[in-house]
Amino acid sequence: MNEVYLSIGTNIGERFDNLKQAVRLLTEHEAVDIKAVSSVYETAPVGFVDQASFLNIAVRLETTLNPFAMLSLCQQIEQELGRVREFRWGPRIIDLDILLYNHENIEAENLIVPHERMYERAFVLVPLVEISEPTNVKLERAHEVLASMDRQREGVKQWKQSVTVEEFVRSGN
Ligand code: A4P
Ligand code: MG
Repeated sequence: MNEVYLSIGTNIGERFDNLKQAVRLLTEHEAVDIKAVSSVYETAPVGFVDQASFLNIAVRLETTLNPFAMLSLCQQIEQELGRVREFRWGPRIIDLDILLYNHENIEAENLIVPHERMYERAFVLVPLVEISEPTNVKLERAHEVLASMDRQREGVKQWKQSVTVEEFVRSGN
């Protein structure tokens, strides 16, 4: 079984609902078993700063899918949620990124793991470290980098406390 960490973010529409739907679609896939969902964090936009704040979570899951099939599933879920609000052009309402796939290093044209920018970003590291299992060596660096970051200054605030996967998918807004 392969251990995968995902980062999921949204800053358009019903943000919490977008996260819930993404997690629900993951749980519905027969080859995916979600082990943990982090707290929800409200985070200041990084990169293009002139946009609404994000909600971000991290997810830990086990899967028999290979990394490329996992990427396809993430993109399928992005499309499915995008299609619900097809009238809306511009930025996507949901972004699913693969942070880690076991302890593998992947450098393909369409997939880079560990995610290229994960160690620079508090909005990725704070939820990731919250649900991390100590078994993955790639997480040691995440812990180290995060220890030297000021969460307040990085604009990462807990927005909703973590619950079980079932409660997360069912919970109200
Ligand atoms: N790709 C390569 N490696 C991966 C990977 N490990 N996981 C490729 C997923 N995809 C990967 O992604 C573009 C291409 O990356 C894909 O075709 C895939 O083959 P995308 O999601 O379509 O486009 P994007 O969103 O512009 O790129 P990316 O890399 O997801 O954007 P970023 O850099 O993650 O930035 N601020 C806050 N506070 N919270 C956020 O969540 N997110 C972004 C998105 C910017 N600022 C943010 C947040
Ligand atoms: Mg992405």
